[in-house]
Amino acid sequence: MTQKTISYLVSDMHCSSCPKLITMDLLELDGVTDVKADLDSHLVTINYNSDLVQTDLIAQSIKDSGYTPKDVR
Ligand SMILES: [Cu+2]
Repeated sequence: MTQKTISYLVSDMHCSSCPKLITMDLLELDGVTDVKADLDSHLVTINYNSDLVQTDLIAQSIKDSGYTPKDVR
């Protein structure tokens, strides 16, 4: 099991429901173990098991929730 962390900048989170929705949807993905979505910084940080899920699926989940994830380096 390989635990990894990735962060996305999600500028279009605009109210307190947005981080909740993104978090709920991400946690439904197999392999996503923890999500921190912060409205003020617009950062969404995801802990995941890279044996079970890849970042393209994680980014797609945020898009499917209706938002735009940008890579943070
Ligand atoms: Cu909102």
